[in-house]
Amino acid sequence: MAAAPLAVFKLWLDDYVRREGAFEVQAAANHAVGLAERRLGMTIDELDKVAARGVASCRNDHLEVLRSANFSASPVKEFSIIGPDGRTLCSDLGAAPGERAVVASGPIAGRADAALELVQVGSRQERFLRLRRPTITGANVLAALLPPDLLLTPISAAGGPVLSQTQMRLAGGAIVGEAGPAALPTESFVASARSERFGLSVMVLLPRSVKFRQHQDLESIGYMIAGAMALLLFGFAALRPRRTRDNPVVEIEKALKAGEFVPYYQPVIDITTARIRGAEVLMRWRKPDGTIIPPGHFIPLAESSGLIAEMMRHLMRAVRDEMGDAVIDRPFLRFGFNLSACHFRDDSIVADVREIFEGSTIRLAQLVLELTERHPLDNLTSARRVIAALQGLGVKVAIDDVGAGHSGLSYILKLGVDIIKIDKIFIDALGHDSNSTTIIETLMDLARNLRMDVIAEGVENFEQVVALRERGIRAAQGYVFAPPLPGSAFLQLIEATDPVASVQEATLPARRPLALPLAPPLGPRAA
Ligand code: G
Ligand code: G
Ligand code: MN
Repeated sequence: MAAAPLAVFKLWLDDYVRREGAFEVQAAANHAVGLAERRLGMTIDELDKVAARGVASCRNDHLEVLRSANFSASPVKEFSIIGPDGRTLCSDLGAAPGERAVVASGPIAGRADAALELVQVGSRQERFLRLRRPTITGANVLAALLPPDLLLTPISAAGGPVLSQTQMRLAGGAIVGEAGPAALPTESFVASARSERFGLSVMVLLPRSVKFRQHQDLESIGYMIAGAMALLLFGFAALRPRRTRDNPVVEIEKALKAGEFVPYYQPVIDITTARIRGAEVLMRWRKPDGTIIPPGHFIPLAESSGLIAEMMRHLMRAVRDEMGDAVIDRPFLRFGFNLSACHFRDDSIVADVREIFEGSTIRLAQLVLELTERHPLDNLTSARRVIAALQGLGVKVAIDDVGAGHSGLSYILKLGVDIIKIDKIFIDALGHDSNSTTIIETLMDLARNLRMDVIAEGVENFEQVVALRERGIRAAQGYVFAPPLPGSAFLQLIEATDPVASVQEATLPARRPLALPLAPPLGPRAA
């Protein structure tokens, strides 16, 4: 895949050079034919003028006309008079010119009287083009000799040396002349053009290597860009899967640094007063695109990788900062955090909690740390010590998911916790299943005797609320009241149901001014 940009660039460059090369040789061929037609046209006009002035012999005054014609018609080497036998009688340069052998001859379109010839001149057999037309008066012929070089002026687009080869032929195929490097390149761009009027054709060849050399800068820049793209693609291909698929731990670490783990709050309701007593804090991974990922997808990995400790510290600080103001006027609110088994191995959680909340508006007595029964603890003794240390700070400790795990009543009896949270399994069975009902009643008795609070979890309808209240349970959470809410929504909920003004009138005469507009008071709160 990384080679793709290179291959694509190579194809593009090949195609670009091919198109440019083809265009260039065609233009050169057209240019050569155009030049030849103009110069041959001028020359035949000049011959016509000379003929019109009655020039027909080697007489001195006739030669004088030929000389002045040669002066004005620049591409012409000489004007001459040819006898009926084909021998050159004289030229504007003087009498008795050398031998001229006709190699080939062709007609001129629209001029039945005239012709274009290829002749060899002198001992060096130099090749010339010769235009001829009859004189008006006699049997002699007027002729003009043109060096083919003048018709084959090679052009170089870049202004450097001429690298293309140009070849001119008469209609019959005889070579009139060649220009440019002599050696024929094996691989070339080729184009040809024809002059219908004079029966001439021009072929231009340009070695492919020349064109590619001209684009070396472009080529090396292109290869650099394509190489960089290939590297980028390679980087994406090689690194991305490692980060997202092979190493999700790195993803979690990055998300932690970016502050993507945020607290959600599920209200805990006092079902005897319908007031909010606090919330269970549930972690959510809020991705930059707004996606919310539930804890089931990342908590197990966070726990096994050891990242959970730092994540919990981050979560606690977030709750402290987010809820700090609301708590000033509502000191009864409690916030529960879900701890992992690893938190109960040593007392670092004790130091963390103290460091994070000491001196904040959230008192340590407002914290509930939940220990789930779902996963077994590896060391009950150290867990007991950590729990006692937390309680020493005034923090409450709860056993979570009671009934869902395998510990039976042993955790409740051995760990000395403050709160038991009854699992949704029992709440669902309440009223339908007599065993569940019995277990709940047993738990209630136990809680009363051990002076523990009870919270019912996963309460989804009002029959369950009524059934729980009948059995003396005061606190409950569940979808019937509210799902886990983002911080802003939870703040709005407590402001709407527990406006600060009511607390103000009833209990606290002087307090700091509030930034929030005051909602109408609901009347004094029950003590
Ligand atoms: O919030 P949700 O509704 O999906 O919670 C699913 C489970 O994820 C909870 O029962 C709890 O065990 C776990 N969980 C949620 N938040 C936290 C957290 O902050 N820390 C730990 N360790 N577990 C959490
Ligand atoms: O830590 P714990 O397992 O107790 O976390 C509570 C879990 O139960 C969270 O995943 C929360 O989203 C979920 N939950 C809270 N209330 C309800 C409810 O009424 N019904 C159901 N099915 N799940 C709930
Ligand atoms: Mn919980």
